[in-house]
Amino acid sequence: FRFNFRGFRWMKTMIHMIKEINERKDILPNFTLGYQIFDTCFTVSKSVESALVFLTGQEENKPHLRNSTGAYLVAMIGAGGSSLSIAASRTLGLYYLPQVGYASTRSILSDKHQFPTCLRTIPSDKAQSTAMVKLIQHFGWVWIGAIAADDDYGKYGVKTFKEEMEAANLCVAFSEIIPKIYSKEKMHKAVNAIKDSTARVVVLYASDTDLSPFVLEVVYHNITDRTRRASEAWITSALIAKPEYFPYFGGSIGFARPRADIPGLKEFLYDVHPSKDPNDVLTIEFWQTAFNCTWPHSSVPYNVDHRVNMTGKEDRLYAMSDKFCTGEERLEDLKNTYLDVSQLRITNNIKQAVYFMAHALDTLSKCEEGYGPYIPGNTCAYIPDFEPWQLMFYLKTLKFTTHDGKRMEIDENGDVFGYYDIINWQLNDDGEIAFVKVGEYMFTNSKFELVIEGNATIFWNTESSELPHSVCADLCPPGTRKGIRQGEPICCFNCIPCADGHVSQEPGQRECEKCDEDYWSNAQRSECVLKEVEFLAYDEALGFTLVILTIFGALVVLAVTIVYVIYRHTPLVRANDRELSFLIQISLVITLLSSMLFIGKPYDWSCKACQVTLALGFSLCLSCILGKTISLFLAYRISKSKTQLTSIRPLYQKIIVLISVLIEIGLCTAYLVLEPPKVYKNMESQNIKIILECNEGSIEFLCSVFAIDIFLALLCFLMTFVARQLPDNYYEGKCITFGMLFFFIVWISFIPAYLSTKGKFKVAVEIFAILASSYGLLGCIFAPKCFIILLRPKRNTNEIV
Ligand code: TCR
Repeated sequence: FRFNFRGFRWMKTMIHMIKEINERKDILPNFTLGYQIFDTCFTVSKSVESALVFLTGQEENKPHLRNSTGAYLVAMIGAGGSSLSIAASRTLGLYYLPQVGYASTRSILSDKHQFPTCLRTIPSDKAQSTAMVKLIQHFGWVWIGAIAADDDYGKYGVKTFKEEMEAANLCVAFSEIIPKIYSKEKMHKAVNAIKDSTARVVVLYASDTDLSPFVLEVVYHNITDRTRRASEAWITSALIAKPEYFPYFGGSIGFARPRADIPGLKEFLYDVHPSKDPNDVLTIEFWQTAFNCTWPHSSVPYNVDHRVNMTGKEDRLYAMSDKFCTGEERLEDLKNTYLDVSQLRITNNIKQAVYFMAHALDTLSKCEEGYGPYIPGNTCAYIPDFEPWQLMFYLKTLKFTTHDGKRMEIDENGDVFGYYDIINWQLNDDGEIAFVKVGEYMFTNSKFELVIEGNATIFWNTESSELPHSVCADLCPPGTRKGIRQGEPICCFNCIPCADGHVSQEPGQRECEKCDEDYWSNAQRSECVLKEVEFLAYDEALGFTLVILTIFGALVVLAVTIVYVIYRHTPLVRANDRELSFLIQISLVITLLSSMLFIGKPYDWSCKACQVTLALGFSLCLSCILGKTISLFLAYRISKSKTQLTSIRPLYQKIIVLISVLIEIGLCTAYLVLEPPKVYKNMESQNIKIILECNEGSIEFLCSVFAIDIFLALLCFLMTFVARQLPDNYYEGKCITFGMLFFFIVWISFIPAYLSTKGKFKVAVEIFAILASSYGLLGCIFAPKCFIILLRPKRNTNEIV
């Protein structure tokens, strides 16, 4: 510690005030105040030391270490509870006086800076808390209540327990305190906490004496169906383990020090009688209380155990019983824990503590000069003249084997290794509570080992007699994740379903995981499933219908061709330029069949092929029609200029066709080479499906490819529209006008339809447009002619040409 200036000021103030008062004439005029200042260094030990110096008046604080009979007092066993041991140890530690505890479990006693000489034969509460948490985890509980006695053991025990719980990600539902001095309010608070909580498992950190009023309260409130997790201090206590409490406390499970047999102890316990030593007040008190009588000629008061008497009014602490003890009372008739040697657990700790001291003294006494442990000079210590620290030296490193073959050994903090029996309260055949050992807990080589011997043997006092289920919120099933509840412990949560495309496969997951690209969550959100691949397939109704329509169209075109071939000598066919007509028919077949390439699973090649064949088919078709139109147009111009009616030479028509088709081919090749269309997995538009579609590649190229077709169609339309006033029998012109109009209507309405559909319907719309326009052209151009050829052969004369 650094020098404390503030404390120095406080001290100076005190001195100043004392001086001031001494100088005043009105207060204490005839006396002078004095003072002695002790520096506590802000530590407990210094403060205790100061207090001793203050009390004894000895500046040099050397302990006396002799009792009234002159015997040498050099070590202490005990005290019992931690609060007591700590109080004693604060002073004993100053003189380095060894102290071996047998029931003091508070973890702070392991701190060798504060308690340098504290050793114990019982594991610290830290070990017990760890063990409790392990057990809680073993049974799958996560939501636990805690009740503590109002002393160091309870409060700090629950504190370490809470810390261990937190470290294991478990939650403490409530933590309440049993008052040491009965208070209705405080007791109710603790009992109500148990009653109102959803926690089915409650840890009770208290010694049996502190717990008993609470037990009565629990019985009074009739709280059953809770499992108690007992601390080591009460699980085997006869005070609590009464058959009448079994409905409430049966099935309790807790840790206990291993049971041991101590040979000869039973006989020694029976060998107790007040007459043996009239000065032994404790024995007299024992006798009086046990047999409810008063020992003659003794001043020892008769003691009513007031603690169990919870009426709240009874404060009759001491009273004389009117009956005198005869000395003939028989211990054998007594039903008392004193004589019960079946559960020697803490008792065994006491035995170990005594042996511990004895073994240490034994080794000390066997020291050989020159080989001793004390530096310098490897000197020895000798009984009876040795210092307490010299004994401590041996105690710290002592190891020995007990009579039943167990190793006794303490670690550098003075603690024994954690070993516990796991005890379960069951009812035996005699209707009494049996402490059944259901497992054990070991801490060796910094490894914990929890062994439960066959779960089936554990008795649970739940309604169903099955393992209680103590959770705040049930584990979230797969498909959901934990969602925190604001301001509540982590064990209380809501289960929130995973979002689309996210899954949680195991129960109790904190987060949902995102599915991989090609996967999507199933309906339960418990698994990622492959996304459905969507495209317009041949074998589905829509695809199939379209194929049928396509093939039908192609067959119709074929039929027209056959008709044309058969009637090739008739005037109508001849006048109509057979080659061009034939080319138109071929091109119609091409466009119709190109729609087949749109159907089925798209591949890179089919994506390329379908656009290009469609464009080429249309350009061939439209350029042929243009060829025809031009001759019509010229005919019209000639008729306007009143010259002779002639048609242009067929060669020019073919050149026009050739040029426009070549341009188209050129563009298509550039398109395919530079930025060809490709298959594209569309995942954005719909989450659960992958839509396989063709990506256009370059939209500019695609547009220009089809722009040529449009341009050709426009030319045809304009020419025939202008030439529509030709004489009646040039009705071919009108047919083409209609055909083109139909063509425009189809493709114009195609655009909004195409843009507003998704997935395979987009493709279907496109095919519909192709089919409609092809059928339209077929109908407008060839149907009237076939009608005349087949059904009105009489009109098939030169005149109509
Ligand atoms: N440690 C407690 C007191 C105690 C006790 C007991 C009292 C323990 N085990 C058994 C009576 C019976 C464990 C303490 O205060 O440290």
